[in-house]
Amino acid sequence: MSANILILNGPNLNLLGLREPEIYGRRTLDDIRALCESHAQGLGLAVDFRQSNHEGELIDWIQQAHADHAGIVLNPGGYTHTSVALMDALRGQTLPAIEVHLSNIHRREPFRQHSYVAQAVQGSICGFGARGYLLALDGMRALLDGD
Ligand code: CA2
Repeated sequence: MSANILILNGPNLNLLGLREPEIYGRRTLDDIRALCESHAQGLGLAVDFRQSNHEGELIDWIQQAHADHAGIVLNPGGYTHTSVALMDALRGQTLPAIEVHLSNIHRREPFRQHSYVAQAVQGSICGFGARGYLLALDGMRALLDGD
């Protein structure tokens, strides 16, 4: 059976493709879900792709992930820059985790240049648009292979 990767998307990512295409691209979150599913299949992985606007729901999903998942890929949205609680939830579990951002957060406003989540994950990818999710799945495959 394929290892199942939990892909979490935080607040406002459900609006992708509808506004600010110059920053986040024209793809909707459903488009990104389809890209992830297809790419994961080629890597021998399955994906469980979710979005929530609620910090507590994201934390619950992270806490429960060990039951059914082999790793976590997450774009925490704005919580990246504010949430000690998300960082703690990631630190409190043992699955490999990778942070993804569509935009290059280091080239944006100063408040976006710090990530709490970065301190609790194996690696971070930003600035490659939707392709970043696929790069994260490649990274997850390598981590699971001990590569
Ligand atoms: O670059 C990323 O992926 C972000 O995680 C996206 C977040 C932002 O707060 C982070 O700093 C970087 C924003 C999520 C999407 O927000 C939208 C707002 C309006 C229209 C479309 C998307």
